[in-house]
Amino acid sequence: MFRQTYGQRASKHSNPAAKLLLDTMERKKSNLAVSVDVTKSKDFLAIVDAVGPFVCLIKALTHVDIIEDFEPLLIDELQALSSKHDFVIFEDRKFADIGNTVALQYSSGVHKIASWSHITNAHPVPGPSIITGLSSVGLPLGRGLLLLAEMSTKGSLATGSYTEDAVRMARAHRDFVIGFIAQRRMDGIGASENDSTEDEDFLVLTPGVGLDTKGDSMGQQYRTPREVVLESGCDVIIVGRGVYGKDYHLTDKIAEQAKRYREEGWAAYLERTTAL
Ligand code: 5BU
Repeated sequence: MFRQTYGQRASKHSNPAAKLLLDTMERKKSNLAVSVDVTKSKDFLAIVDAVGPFVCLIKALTHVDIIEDFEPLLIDELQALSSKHDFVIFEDRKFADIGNTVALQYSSGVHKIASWSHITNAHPVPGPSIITGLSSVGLPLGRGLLLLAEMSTKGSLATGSYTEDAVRMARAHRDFVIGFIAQRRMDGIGASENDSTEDEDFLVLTPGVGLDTKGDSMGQQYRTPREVVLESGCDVIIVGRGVYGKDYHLTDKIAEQAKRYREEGWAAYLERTTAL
């Protein structure tokens, strides 16, 4: 799958959210996702509108509990921008509880995430029951789930056998689990001799991407789009502060940065799919 185009891969996926994301990437020639971690709805919408033309996906309202002035109308506005700019919505909720609780968190409450977010994610730490809980809500709606198999932070515990077990859990639920938040390609990881993995195609969405710095003061570590897409075989680069920095209000500058990351990410993908 490493060398196949996003479009070729889209046609082989049965999960509607995976298909939508891969088709969007092909159509918009973008493997850039922007993560919009700001606290005011107004800033959030302005950034989404500015980067919308350049992204395949918005990681948003990432994380919905960050927004101070949340009102359900914000979801309608996000959906309107998703239609205007043609991007997929991923709520980075990082569910991590028992199946019954996550099903309620996913379907209900103020945010009703399953009703508007094409993709969401979960920590594998509770075991397969977290997938059962979330898929009872998300699968009938055509949603997709990513498992957090690895993290970008210094000292992350999601390594080794934990990561392998996460991939095994995904392999057993391929109708709903479409891939991972991880730092490298995961196809075949943790597979036994009896597993048939040749047609396996997990999407890998990767945070911890930056062109100008190597990290922040709180443990975040950045790699370049080239390292992530070409060398590690990931599919989507997730960029937050590298795109909007501290200048939430300078939408021209934000759009320029989004364009820059999109070009870098796409060039790495083209090199990957055309290399002999
Ligand atoms: P940044 O501003 O590009 O550092 O933001 C990265 C985003 O990705 C932010 O929303 C994090 O919560 C998210 N993230 C991450 O950085 N690393 C991880 O391993 C995971 C999520 Br999982």
